[in-house]
Amino acid sequence: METLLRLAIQKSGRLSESSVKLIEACGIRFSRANNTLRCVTDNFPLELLYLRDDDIPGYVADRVADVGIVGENVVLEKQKPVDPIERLGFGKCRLSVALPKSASYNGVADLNGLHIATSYPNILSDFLARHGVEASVHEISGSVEIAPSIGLAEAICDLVSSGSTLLSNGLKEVETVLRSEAVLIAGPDLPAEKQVILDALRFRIRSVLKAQDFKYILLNAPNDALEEVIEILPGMKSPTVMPLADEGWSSVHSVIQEHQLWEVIERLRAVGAQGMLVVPIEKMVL
Ligand code: PRT
Ligand code: ZN
Repeated sequence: METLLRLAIQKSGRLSESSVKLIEACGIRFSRANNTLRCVTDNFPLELLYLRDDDIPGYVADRVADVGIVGENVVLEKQKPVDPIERLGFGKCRLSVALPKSASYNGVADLNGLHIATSYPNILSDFLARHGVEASVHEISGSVEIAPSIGLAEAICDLVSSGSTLLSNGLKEVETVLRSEAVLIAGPDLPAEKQVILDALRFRIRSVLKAQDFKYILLNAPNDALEEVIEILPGMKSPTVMPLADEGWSSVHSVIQEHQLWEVIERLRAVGAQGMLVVPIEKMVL
């Protein structure tokens, strides 16, 4: 029987869609028949398991799955023997302490003596201990944000992304305990034949993630501005330059980082570049 790498992903929730998209962007095809909990991919030796995110670190540690995609927040909270081996760039959020808007706050020492409600007791207790704060941690499993208004706790520690949940519950963020994103985790001692598959998968994941940071740029430049244009374009190597049918003009192609895009475009325009096209890159293999 063919060896398959078992990858656990979230069944339904905030990480599900991005996890599936990442696997598809790696060129791996699969179709999940109506909500089954496992499915085998067509063109890569991978089997997908659909699980609750909280269960993923445990299943990977117990070798029910070989690897998993889950938030760092869950990995740290569960304290299972798994290794985060790739940061995936989605599911970004922070775990923060929040207080009622009216509470005064001058620093972490003000948390002393408070009751803090959270679904992340391990991460929070560790944070409090590191800061020498003595507070009592109340573990609750959901709707943490309503704890202060129902008198269950004076503070909360919960995940925040836009901040609108805190705002609409009359709370303010006062400390960031952890910054988190989705990660690929692997269990201990993967058998060699699975390791080979994992290496191939990681190579594809990195090519996809890398490509997301870059754009391909094409432009036309008068030949007397070529030197300046080439200087401006950071590129991975030197840009490709091709003569245009129009005499005195060249076409220049290069790769630039997304965060430099507009600054570079403005400088190129200033030296006479025209007809610029910026296109996404699907995969980048270095
Ligand atoms: O059913 P299952 O157990 O699998 O899912 P779940 O309900 O436990 O998790 P889910 O799908 O809500 O979140 C999965 C993962 O997404 C989390 O473990 C984080 O790693 C990541 N993530 C990113 C978030 C958020 N952003 C987020 N904003 N997880 C939860 N939230 C919640 C937060 O708890 C709060 O209730 O969204 C609310 C705050 O959002 P804002 O935008 O109002 O600040
Ligand atoms: Zn969960």
